[in-house]
Amino acid sequence: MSTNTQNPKSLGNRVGSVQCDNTTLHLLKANDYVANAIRERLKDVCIINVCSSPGSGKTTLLQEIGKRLGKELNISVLVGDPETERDAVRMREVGINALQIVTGGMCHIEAQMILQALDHINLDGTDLLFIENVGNLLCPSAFDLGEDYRVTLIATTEGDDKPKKYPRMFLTSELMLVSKSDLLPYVPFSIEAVTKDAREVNPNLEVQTISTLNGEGIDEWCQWLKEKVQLKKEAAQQK
Ligand SMILES: Nc1nc2c(ncn2[C@@H]2O[C@H](COP(=O)(O)OP(=O)(O)OP(=O)(O)O)[C@@H](O)[C@H]2O)c(=O)[nH]1
Ligand SMILES: [Mg+2]
Repeated sequence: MSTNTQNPKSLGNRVGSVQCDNTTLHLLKANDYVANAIRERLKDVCIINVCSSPGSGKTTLLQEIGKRLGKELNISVLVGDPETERDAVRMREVGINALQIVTGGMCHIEAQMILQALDHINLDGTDLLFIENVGNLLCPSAFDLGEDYRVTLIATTEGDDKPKKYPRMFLTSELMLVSKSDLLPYVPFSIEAVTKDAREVNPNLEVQTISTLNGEGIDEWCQWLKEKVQLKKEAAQQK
């Protein structure tokens, strides 16, 4: 028995497979089936799956993006937490259309949770749908949620050794956001070291540095988001 983690950019290989004597079982095939149904249903919505350890600044960042881009783009958020609706409340406080997925203790969001949530949130006119995943660098990496892009935050307070310890999260992400850069003068964290390790895991990984507190890098990420929304709309028109 072995676990296949090759070819990270192929969605089918985002999840493990079990090879026995006469057969290969894709362990999360049902999840991938649902993820594709989500993609089909939200053809012209750009979907971003935002992942990180607990507390790296996902909700604070999405609140800021809502404030900055809310007039240009119609933004919605599905946010997962094991308990409480606090993050959805925080999003709504700044005017973002948001729905909480309480996973009841589960450490990740699965595609079927997103599909069910779509019946409880109005996404008419939504250009950009964020999925804020449960804070966890391990399990969320295995579950395709129908997203177009996976963005992983790593805060300067977490230590710069995480990409090699939790490689699949970085292997399956398109962008790594180094968050809380305002704290760099106070913590032992090297942007060069974390970038080197992350790119050894995934040579195609884009890297941006941000701070929601002092605003560093937020304009750049807004630009990145606007480009991705535009690309999605163009792709949808060609279909
Ligand atoms: N110094 C600093 N603190 C930040 C920054 N962004 C967020 N924080 C703080 O970090 C803490 C966690 O922020 P959240 O946005 O709740 O983090 P999260 O990733 O959504 O947390 P979970 O949803 O629980 O995984 C809060 O106290 C924020 O005020 C930042 O750019 N700099
Ligand atoms: Mg949060």
